[in-house]
Amino acid sequence: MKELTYNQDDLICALATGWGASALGVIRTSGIGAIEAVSRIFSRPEVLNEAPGHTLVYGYIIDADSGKQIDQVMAAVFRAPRSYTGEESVELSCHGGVPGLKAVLEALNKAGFRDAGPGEFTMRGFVNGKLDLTRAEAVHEIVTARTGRAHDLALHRLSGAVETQINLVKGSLVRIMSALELQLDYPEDEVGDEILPLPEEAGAVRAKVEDLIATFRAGRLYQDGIRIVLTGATNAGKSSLFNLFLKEERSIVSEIHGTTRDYIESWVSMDGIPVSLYDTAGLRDADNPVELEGIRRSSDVVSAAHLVLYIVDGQAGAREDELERIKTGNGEILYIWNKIDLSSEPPPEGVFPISALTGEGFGALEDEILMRVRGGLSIGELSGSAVIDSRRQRDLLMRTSEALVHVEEGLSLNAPLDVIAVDVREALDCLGEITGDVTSADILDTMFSSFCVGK
Ligand SMILES: Nc1nc2c(ncn2[C@@H]2O[C@H](COP(=O)(O)OP(=O)(O)OP(=O)(O)O)[C@@H](O)[C@H]2O)c(=O)[nH]1
Ligand SMILES: [Mg+2]
Repeated sequence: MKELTYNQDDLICALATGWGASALGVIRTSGIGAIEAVSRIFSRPEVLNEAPGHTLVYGYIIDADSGKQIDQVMAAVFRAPRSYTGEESVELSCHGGVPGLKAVLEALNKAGFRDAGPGEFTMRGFVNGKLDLTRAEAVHEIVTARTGRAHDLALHRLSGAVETQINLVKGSLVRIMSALELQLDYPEDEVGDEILPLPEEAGAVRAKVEDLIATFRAGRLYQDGIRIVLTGATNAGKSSLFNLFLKEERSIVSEIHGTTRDYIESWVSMDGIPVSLYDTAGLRDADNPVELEGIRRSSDVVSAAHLVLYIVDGQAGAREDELERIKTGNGEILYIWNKIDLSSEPPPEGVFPISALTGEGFGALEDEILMRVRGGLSIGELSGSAVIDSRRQRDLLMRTSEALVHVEEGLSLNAPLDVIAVDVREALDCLGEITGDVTSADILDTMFSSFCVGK
């Protein structure tokens, strides 16, 4: 295995909380000798050095040269291996505020700590066997979750939901592998054919792998979210509907055609799915160059949408070209008939009736949107099960599944056992890479470098 870029022997430190004014700022340190090194800049060095693990010590961080007090802190002491990194560690709860935190970090640098790289604390935890890679990735996913549901799913992964599923699959494969090996080692009469695994056994394992792959879409939906764009003719009520989604008067609404000249983005949680919502410039034959540019930019946003809501002014009625669009239909566009409080005309077939002014039909519209973006996924099915959110894990599961197709074929066609064993080994290696049993330094470097510093 290649050397990791991060030197594991160094003492490291980093701010684990955000930079800015806050009541507390937590600085993490880790490494062999971390407690002693912190004690060199601590007002009560003996107390800190003798503190048992999982205790708090109150004191001041002091400038080693001048003896000047830098900040009043609570030092949380962790002794190896009972810490996040598995190493000796001190976590300093300082006062929040940029100058003070910078001064404490400088004092730590002078005491022998170097600044930690992105994800370095979690990487040490992984290297020291505190958590597997699926849990390490979950740490990142928890911190970057934008809605409660995304957070819950990531927390479930942190508690080992994915690891458990992978280990179950691995267990079944190991059984298949040992049966093959037994047959290879004692080929003649000693073991009968009946111990050979059946193609159906490999098929059952592959089905489990496929189930996990299928959860990836849900994982991404809740972590990345989707883009929904409102479009339609001027004055149709796009901005009114946009504001209704956000529950605030964010976009200007007026009876003047062409009020919105540019696109406006905001985000909203729809039943736990982070949605980037766009209000855009109304579509009409404009001659004003600024408005034309707004319409052009808005159409770019429309092309990048996961779902387009096309709003028709129900009071004015649908224009010819709109009726044509509605008739041709398109799965990614949801047509909405707005201003039903004024309109006497019923909407054309398949067009959703609402009033952005009174809110009538809005609940049903939200349900329709959720049904479309979730597709076949049901929330009931998702809760409690392991959901894959990492592209890395998904790609490895796909490789596992491909290898298992070969195993199944090999077993049903009575292929040479050593050939089948190679495919089983490939599947096992992929699974091992997911949890981190088999991992190259390059993969670790790439994975942890997407983390932020202090994790
Ligand atoms: N009665 C009624 N009026 C509405 C409804 N929705 C919007 N309006 C009114 O229609 C006018 C245009 O609404 P906007 O939300 O500004 O329309 P828009 O599509 O954003 O228009 P542009 O930005 O010009 O493209 C405003 O006077 C709104 O108050 C509705 O459901 N019922
Ligand atoms: Mg508008």
